[in-house]
Amino acid sequence: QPVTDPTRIGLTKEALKQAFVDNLFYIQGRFRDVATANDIYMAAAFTVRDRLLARWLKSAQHFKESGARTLCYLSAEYLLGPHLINNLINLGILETAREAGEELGLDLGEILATEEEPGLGNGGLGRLAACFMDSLATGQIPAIGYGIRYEFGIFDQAIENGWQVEKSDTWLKNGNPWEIPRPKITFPVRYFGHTEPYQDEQGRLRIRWIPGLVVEGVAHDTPILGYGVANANLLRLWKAQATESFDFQAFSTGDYYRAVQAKIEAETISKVLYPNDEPAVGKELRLKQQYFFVSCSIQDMVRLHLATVGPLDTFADKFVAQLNDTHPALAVAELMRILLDEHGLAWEPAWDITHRTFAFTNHTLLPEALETWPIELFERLLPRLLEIIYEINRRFLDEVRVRYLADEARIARLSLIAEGETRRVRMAHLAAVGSFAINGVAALHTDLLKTTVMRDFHELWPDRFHNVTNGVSPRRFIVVSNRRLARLLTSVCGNEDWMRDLTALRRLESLAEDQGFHEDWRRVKLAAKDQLARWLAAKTGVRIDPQTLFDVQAKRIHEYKRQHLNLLHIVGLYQRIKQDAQFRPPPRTFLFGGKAAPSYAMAKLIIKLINAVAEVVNGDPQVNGHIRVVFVPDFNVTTGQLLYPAADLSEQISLAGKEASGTGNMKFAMNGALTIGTLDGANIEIRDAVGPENFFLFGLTEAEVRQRQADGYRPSDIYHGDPELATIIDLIDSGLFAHGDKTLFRPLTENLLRHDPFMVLADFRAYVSCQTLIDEVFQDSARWTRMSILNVARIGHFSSDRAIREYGERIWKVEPVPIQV
Ligand code: 26Y
Repeated sequence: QPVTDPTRIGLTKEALKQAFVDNLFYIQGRFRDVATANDIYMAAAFTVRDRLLARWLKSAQHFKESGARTLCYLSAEYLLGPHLINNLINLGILETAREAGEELGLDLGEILATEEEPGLGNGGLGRLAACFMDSLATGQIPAIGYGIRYEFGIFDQAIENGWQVEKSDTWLKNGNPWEIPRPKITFPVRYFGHTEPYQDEQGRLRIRWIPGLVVEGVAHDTPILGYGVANANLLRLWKAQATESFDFQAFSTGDYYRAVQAKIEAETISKVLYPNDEPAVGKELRLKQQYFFVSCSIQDMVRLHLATVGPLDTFADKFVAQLNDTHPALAVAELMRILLDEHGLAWEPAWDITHRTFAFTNHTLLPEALETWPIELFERLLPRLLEIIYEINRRFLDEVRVRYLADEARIARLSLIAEGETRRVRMAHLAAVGSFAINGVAALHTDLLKTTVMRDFHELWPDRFHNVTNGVSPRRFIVVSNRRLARLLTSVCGNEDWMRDLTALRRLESLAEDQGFHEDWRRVKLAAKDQLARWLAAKTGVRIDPQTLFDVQAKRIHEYKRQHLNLLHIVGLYQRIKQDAQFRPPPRTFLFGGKAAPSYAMAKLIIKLINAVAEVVNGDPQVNGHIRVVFVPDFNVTTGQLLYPAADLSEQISLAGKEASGTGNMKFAMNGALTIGTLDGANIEIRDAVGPENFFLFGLTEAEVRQRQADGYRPSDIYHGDPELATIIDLIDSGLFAHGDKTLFRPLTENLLRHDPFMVLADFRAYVSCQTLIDEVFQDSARWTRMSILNVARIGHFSSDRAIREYGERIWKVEPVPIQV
């Protein structure tokens, strides 16, 4: 039995040392004195992976034998972040590993820093999927995460001359020790071609899809271990490869070039993650990607079911599948196709199974982000799926007609097909019709879903709607990111139970006034700021002072998130500090981080403006002792782990009604940052939880936003009525931040003055006033510290463990299945 070999599974220091030495020799093929940093990382990673495998296989075997109900999370993105540190913590061997390293003359910190994070996601939605995988395993829920093994994940961001430059992310170039390729778990995925009817052996009419292209998906499995439990779940990502038979066809006609060409075409499908979040762009390759991973995943689920449980009529009892936004919505039609065409079920039983299988999460209200696909493209690429979607729609609209008689306008609004110049398939409608539950990701978001984008569906099926407010993993965002805070929290709580029950941090409340504890608290924050400062100096040469207020906005760059509102405040401060020798607010360091979609010109211009303002402010000795501005390049999970712990102030300043939830807001608050925020997304619930007196609120409410828009919002009126604001905008237009070029930032300022779709100017005054209050409170360090402690004490609700528990109980109806070590 290999699972008893102590070198493979032992958790003692001696076992870890022996395993590392073995792995360096037998896997990396290196003697210690010639080993590269990567060799050492790989040997360490394999040492840890060995220890996951026994737990993982045991979990899989037990789930199989017990026929446990299993959650399948379908997501086009998983923004995992580094594995090694997380697995060391979840195994409970971080300190042992550090000591083992020391005795071998190795620095664990350096080994950890060698890992290239798998950045298989854009932002919030992808990171949410990763937090959910962590919490599913920790909550002992049998689960499989299905997705795409992108060869190139989200681009690496470099800043050149103040502009964002995209570099390809080559995360696989040194090998990926965490994944296990499964060359025998492959499924064919069809594209193009046509369909034709035929009679099966029983004389029933069936449909056959004769494809024009067949691509194969190969499973690549990564174990996801829970914290402090032996449960490990499966993350199964599909890689595209050409089918042998397809190559062979071309070879046999002697067309070698075409065969190679076909191989390239097939493998392109899992090559690269699309780097834009909203707006949705209708690229053929993206639709190919979506169908690719959905088809492999559903085929895999059906195979697993047939191999373990048996008859397909119990499929929805064995599996429940969560659609992470509409990206996997084709799963509804694909399961129907498999049940109808491959297993010969009749429509009604097939639909019954399908409809009991899926649940759908919506992550956005922005109309431009809602996915629709031109019928023409659909018909060409996925002819059989379009037929099935038409039939789903026909039956659905018949049901609607019975309910609402001749309400043709409503029928058109509900249809899965948008009529118009080009007819399009509405993916959100497909997901909604095919699901037994639909949820939003924060209370406000769910309310708005019901009254705006999904209003007609809500009227039709009110009971299908749920709210599950997002959460984030306390392992990733406290234990991994902020060791010092974790240690302090453990000492206060007396044990580490808070790591899986974050509401245990309530105990901190009793220390909110304790002077001695205040000192500990501030020491932890200062150390994190110092660590960020040292990293930044080494990485970019920029110096920042840990004694200043760290004001951080880190998230994707988007107009609705309003990084430019933050900038207007900074330019205003710059101006006042220069003009008024009496005006000396507490010194602040403004830190920004975030990637812009490569095609989003305005977002890229905002990055340029941040860097341009930074250059002027930081280069001006009259002000640079008071304020400093830094754009931290390449915001990702790894750099986030440095930023969240170091923040004093968290900027959550989206226009009310636009940010579905936000999750950065939770990560910052968990690390003791105070929030300046609008009543948007989960900010509202965070404020309720931590107490309004511990949250800096400003700005229009969602209702006020609607009212102002209805009344005819005119940003230029605000400009003309606020001389300070006018000066700021004029200063940006003056060329001061562009070496005299008056036109560079015009697209931005003109947009603000003429349209200002996200009401930056409307909220400017309230924002600045709120920042002034913050300056005041920050100077009262006892008050600030108290507020910071209370934020952490009361943030427990925003753990992804709670979110997963809610999904599990209210939607998935899954139960924990503990695994014994
Ligand atoms: C269709 C394609 C272009 C696309 C790709 C990625 C569209 C959207 C996305 C990603 C969206 C996203 O990250 N949404 C965020 O989801 C978070 C988790 O629920 C929310 O906290 C956040 O408010 C929302 O913007």
